[in-house]
Amino acid sequence: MLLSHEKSYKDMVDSIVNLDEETAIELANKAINDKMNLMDVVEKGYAAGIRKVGELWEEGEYFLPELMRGAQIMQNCLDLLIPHLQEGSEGISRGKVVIATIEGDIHSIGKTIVGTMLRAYGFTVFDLGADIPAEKIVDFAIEKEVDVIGVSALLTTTMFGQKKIIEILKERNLLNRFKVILGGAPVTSSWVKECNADGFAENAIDAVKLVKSLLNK
Ligand code: B12
Repeated sequence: MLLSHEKSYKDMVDSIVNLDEETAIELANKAINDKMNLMDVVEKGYAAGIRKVGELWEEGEYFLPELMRGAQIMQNCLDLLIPHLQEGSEGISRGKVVIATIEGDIHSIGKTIVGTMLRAYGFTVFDLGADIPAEKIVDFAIEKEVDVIGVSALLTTTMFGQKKIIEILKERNLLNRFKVILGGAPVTSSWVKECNADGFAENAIDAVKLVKSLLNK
């Protein structure tokens, strides 16, 4: 059983790397029907696939249109999988989280997965989307009285926007009011320390653990 799952994950990775949308969609539908663990499907299958596409792009094997196509196929698969991940998430909220990708950065896939996963674990999640100014994220957090602010950045140039969130909170004397968590491929624990944020997570499963522990849930 487990071995066959490993084969499915590999097929999903390959479908993204080969930009084979038909197979990618077929495998996503099959995973839903077979009641596979869909978070593993997302992380070990499709997310691993798009990261591999990124590596090929970095190596000069793939060009930007291929990267964009891979991301589009991944997004289409997520659109199929996400409603099933959210099933059963109704009920009492464990806390409120606002999540966004910072201004200047359009990478949205990882942020969406984290938001979806938190929702699936009973948190109320407001996903503001990508390319969102720091001020807007903070204003929203205040308005909705959230517990956690999650900020994604995939570019080394946009990471500074994550720090800006903390600076705005400091200026407004609100640092103790929210927990701020960071994420995205370039984010490290030393960056989190430098920003004075409350934590970071390398994937959506760890993001849930992090939020749970920060809110003592
Ligand atoms: C897909 C992709 C794109 C897609 C994005 C589509 C979309 N709608 O998101 C497209 C093609 C549009 C794109 C564009 C660009 N990209 Co791009 N892209 C990628 C790629 C290959 C994968 C990103 C991804 O989706 N990964 C899969 C998800 C699941 O993983 P993830 O994002 O890391 O998220 C996980 C964790 O980080 C964490 N997490 C994420 N967010 C958060 C938030 C919180 C709060 C928490 C707790 C956790 C968390 O959990 C997530 C789930 O596991 C990366 C390579 C890479 N290795 O990251 C390059 C990469 C990020 N891109 C890069 C670049 C340079 C660009 C462009 C500038 C290219 C160009 N010349 O135009 C533009 C950027 C435009 C802009 N202004 O933003 C570089 C960045 C280099 C750098 N160091 O700054 C990378 C690293 C590629 C590379 N190796 O050079 N890209």
